[in-house]
Amino acid sequence: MSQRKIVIEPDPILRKKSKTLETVDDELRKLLDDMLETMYAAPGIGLAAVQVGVLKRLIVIDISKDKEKKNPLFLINPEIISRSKKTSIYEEGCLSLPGHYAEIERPAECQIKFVDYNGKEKELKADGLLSTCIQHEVDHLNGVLFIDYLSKLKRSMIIKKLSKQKTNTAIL
Ligand code: GNR
Ligand code: NI
Repeated sequence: MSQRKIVIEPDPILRKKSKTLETVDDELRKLLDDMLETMYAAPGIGLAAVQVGVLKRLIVIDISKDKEKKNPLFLINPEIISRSKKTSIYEEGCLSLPGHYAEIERPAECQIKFVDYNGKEKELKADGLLSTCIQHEVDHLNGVLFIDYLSKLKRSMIIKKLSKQKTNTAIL
């Protein structure tokens, strides 16, 4: 397994729509393993393939608190098939928006259909943090970031800060 570099906003790739996968093979599993290692190292609770520069509809998630008992979830071609009317608010962060956090309101529960690590079709009903995390990651696959739910002003301030940091690290 190897760690990959995480793409930071602003980067046009984060705005692109990821492509549906046709097959699950060892090469794809290698990518999923790398994504998981990258996510654990960050550390984060979720990661979409586009965040390591790959435009494929792939997500890894692990919301377990205990670092000893890992509980990785691999989602290939995830599709949200239902969302609750009830909403919940979580303080969200994103590995592609380091240092920025905001409270985001989303449907409290969602149900997804996906293909698992072994290429098998599955369904999952999620609530709480898992539901929020799944929705955050599926947004990534569609080129959407959590800052898109904020006001134009807040969003542009965050993007401005991040682009200045990029210029600085490019010079230093
Ligand atoms: O690590 C992460 N934490 C988090 C917290 C609240 C809601 C969503 C997330 S996902 C984020 C990692 C990330 O950027 N995934 O795309
Ligand atoms: Ni994110």
